Amino acid sequence: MSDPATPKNMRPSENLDAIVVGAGFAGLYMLHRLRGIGLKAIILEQAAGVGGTWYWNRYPGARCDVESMQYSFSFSEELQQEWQWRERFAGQPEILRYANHVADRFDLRRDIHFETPVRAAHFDDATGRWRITTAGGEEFSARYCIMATGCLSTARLPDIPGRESFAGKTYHTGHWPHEGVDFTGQTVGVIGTGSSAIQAIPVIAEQVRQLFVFQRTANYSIPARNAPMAPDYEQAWKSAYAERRTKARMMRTGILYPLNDTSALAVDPATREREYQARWAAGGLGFMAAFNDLILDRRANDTAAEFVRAQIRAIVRDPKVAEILCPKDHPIGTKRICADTNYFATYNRDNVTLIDLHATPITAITSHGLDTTGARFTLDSIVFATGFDAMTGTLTRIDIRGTLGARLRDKWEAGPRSYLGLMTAGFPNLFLITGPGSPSVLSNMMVSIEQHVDWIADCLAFLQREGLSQIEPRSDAEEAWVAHGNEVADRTLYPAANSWYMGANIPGKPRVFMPYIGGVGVYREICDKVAAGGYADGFLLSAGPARAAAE
Ligand code: FAD
Ligand code: N01
Repeated sequence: MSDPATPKNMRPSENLDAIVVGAGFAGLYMLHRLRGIGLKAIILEQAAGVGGTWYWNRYPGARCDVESMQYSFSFSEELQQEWQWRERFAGQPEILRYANHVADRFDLRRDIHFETPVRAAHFDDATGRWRITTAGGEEFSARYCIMATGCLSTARLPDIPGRESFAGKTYHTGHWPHEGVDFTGQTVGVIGTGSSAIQAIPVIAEQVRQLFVFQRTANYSIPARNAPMAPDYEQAWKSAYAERRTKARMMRTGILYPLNDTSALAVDPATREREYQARWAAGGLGFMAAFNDLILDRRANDTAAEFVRAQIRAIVRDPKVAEILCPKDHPIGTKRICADTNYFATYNRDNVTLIDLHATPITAITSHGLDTTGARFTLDSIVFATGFDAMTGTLTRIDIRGTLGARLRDKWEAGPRSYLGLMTAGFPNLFLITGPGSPSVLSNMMVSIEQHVDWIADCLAFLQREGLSQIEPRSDAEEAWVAHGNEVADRTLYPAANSWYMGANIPGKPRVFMPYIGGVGVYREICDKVAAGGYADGFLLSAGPARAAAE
């Protein structure tokens, strides 16, 4: 394809069809697929390496919560057969090695520009191309812009007064130093008890002199039961990979685990207890598949929540501490459930103290540590395990402008609006991988990433075949999709929690349930149907201004 308008600062060699932003798993696979359909594409990535989440989140204890045999790519049979995971749930270093292996194996690095943060992406109405500007002032132009920028890629520091005044060291789990941190002999404070903290706390506790955990909201966590990969388990997966992956793609969460298609309220308490015990013993996210209505019916949910609270009370020796650790203010599963190794037992250690911020809120960070209404804590280091501006934060930090200069951040001011979570009206040829409005963060992200990348690649191949070059959702289709997403979410217990799914962790962020809860399998069928119908259902297709002018 020729480039009708070459921006001044554009690299002369870059005559591009597509620009992908982000070199996490989504960006890597997208580049591979774009090459496969004959498009010239590059990735712009702000980090110095590939891996996205697994490049940034190097905190102690970081590992996946979906089993590695499933939290991995399925697009290459050779890759999935040859790669050997060492643990049931791989740790961050192993997952990062895997991302690097994928980049090398498919020769992706030559088209990745590292240390290249994207600041702006503007659609040029006259040429039908996207102009991408980087922090270094470079400009690139391409017909298609694909945001593989991640849903959990903008770390968030809370606005606690005095944060800058702390004289010790501060860390965010999502920006962990590459060289690691030695906490030996230190008094450390961890703020937050989400998934990151729940993984990090047991490991940090083993190193420090004294650990203070500052908890605002107690969280549900299921033991991961992580272990070295059992060779027969690995073999069972590898000998049936194709069939198992196909099944997983049609599951509600994209994860293959035994689903018990019974209501928790339809069985007697002893049967219920046995089911929960078995799943607690098996470990991992399959706990929430114990019954089919845990996320739909509050009374059913209460039975699972109470079971987990009973486990916490059994593990934690001090009943007062156990009670503070028992989540009571949101239904189980309405925040991404955590998978841990020794989390609750860590509070039995002499060097670990839990601070209940509901009883004694933080008032300030000071030069020496942290003050609550109850006490003054002198700390050497503070670990912020305070999460992310999820799903929209990374996108709205980029100055994205569509037709007639309309800004994405204005359009999404009251909450994200998309069609199928893949595109947004008024922004032609802009694709979002695992964007808001798709199952995304509610799923095994590898399954959702592969589904979106394949859908986008197939769509671009279709446009090429048909002599078209522009695609954009119709506003009415987008309206209907947003309404459908809200309606499905309202049938569940999810909106009951102050979760980052709802934007509730960011002051001022609109309270909207962002991912699509209809289920990975159902969603895939909807997307496939739209593709099979030539994208006529909900999309506007055209030859685009540049193509029209050239012809
Ligand atoms: P990311 O991996 O976030 O990659 C996005 C990339 O875009 C990053 O490299 C970032 O630097 C880059 N980028 C962003 N903005 C710009 C910009 N303006 N300019 C240039 N580059 C930019 N999901 C699961 O399904 N299972 C799990 O077990 C699991 N564990 C997780 C553990 C942690 C600690 C976290 C934080 C998330 C976890 N997730 C998990 C979700 C995880 O984010 C996804 O599984 C997956 O790694 C996302 O891949 P991605 O490529 O879409 O995004
Ligand atoms: O972030 P979070 P995360 N004062 O937002 C607290 C994925 N992930 O990085 O709940 C005091 O969940 C906040 O308290 P509250 C996974 O999808 C997966 O842990 O707002 N506390 C909360 O406790 C996950 O859901 C894995 O009251 C403050 C914590 O900080 C997502 O990433 C591992 C505060 C933030 O929890 C995000 O997880 C890690 C304040 N001012 C991450 N502000 C796996 O296991 C915030 N908090 C695969």
